[in-house]
Amino acid sequence: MKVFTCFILLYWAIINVKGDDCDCKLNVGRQQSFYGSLSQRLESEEKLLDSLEKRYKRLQDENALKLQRLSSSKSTAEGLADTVHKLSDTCPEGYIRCLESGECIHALWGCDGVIDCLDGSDEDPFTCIMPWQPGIRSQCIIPAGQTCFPGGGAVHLLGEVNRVVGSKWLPQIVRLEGVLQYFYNETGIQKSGTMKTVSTYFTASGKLDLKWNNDDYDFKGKADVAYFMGSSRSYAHIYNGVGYDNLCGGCYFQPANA
Ligand SMILES: [Ca+2]
Repeated sequence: MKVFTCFILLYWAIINVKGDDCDCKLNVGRQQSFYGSLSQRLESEEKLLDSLEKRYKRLQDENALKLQRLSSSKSTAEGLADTVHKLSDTCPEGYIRCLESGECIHALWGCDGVIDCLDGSDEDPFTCIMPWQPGIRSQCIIPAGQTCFPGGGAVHLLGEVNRVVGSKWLPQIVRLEGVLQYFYNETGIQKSGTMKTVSTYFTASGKLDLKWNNDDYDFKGKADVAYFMGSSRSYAHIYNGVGYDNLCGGCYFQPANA
């Protein structure tokens, strides 16, 4: 009887031990599946973050491109506005147009140190650049058909500014003194000479009144100096004689440092 009881107790003990083993394995399995799903979720979150980051970068690139386009459109619009202003310039003779506000003011009010344009452009340092200085040279060719010099052929002019005279009371105007050499061909003979030049330059409008003379010639000229001197050409109308009635020729000129 004692042996039988011991046998039953031993059997019960073995069953209990087996039961404990099964519970532990189940727990470990549950834990593994919990960490597995957590890792999957983390992975999917990571992928989501990656795709969001890519979208953000793409949007950032697209916006940078749009900004670049806007900026180029803005400069194009500014250039067009500038051209339209120049083309539709209906200011009376001797007046200049304010760049943005568009009203006309007298040319002498430009670059005189007092703001007259609503947009202040008449005193803008960019408007009031003084392009002339001693040593500045410019050249131009009056095309054939001119009546300023004998022969009617093309004439090569080469000018140089020797002196720039400013005035304390009229800072918007300067006097330019210099020399002008001319070369032309008359019935197969090369001829040349030198004239004295005195010009008045209106800083704000870029207008240039020219006077060239020597013992043989007496010319007057009116020129508009291009806004960006050196990058574009300016044009001078040349008149023979005392007044401005006898237009004898004209030429494009491009000032440059000597
Ligand atoms: Ca002014």
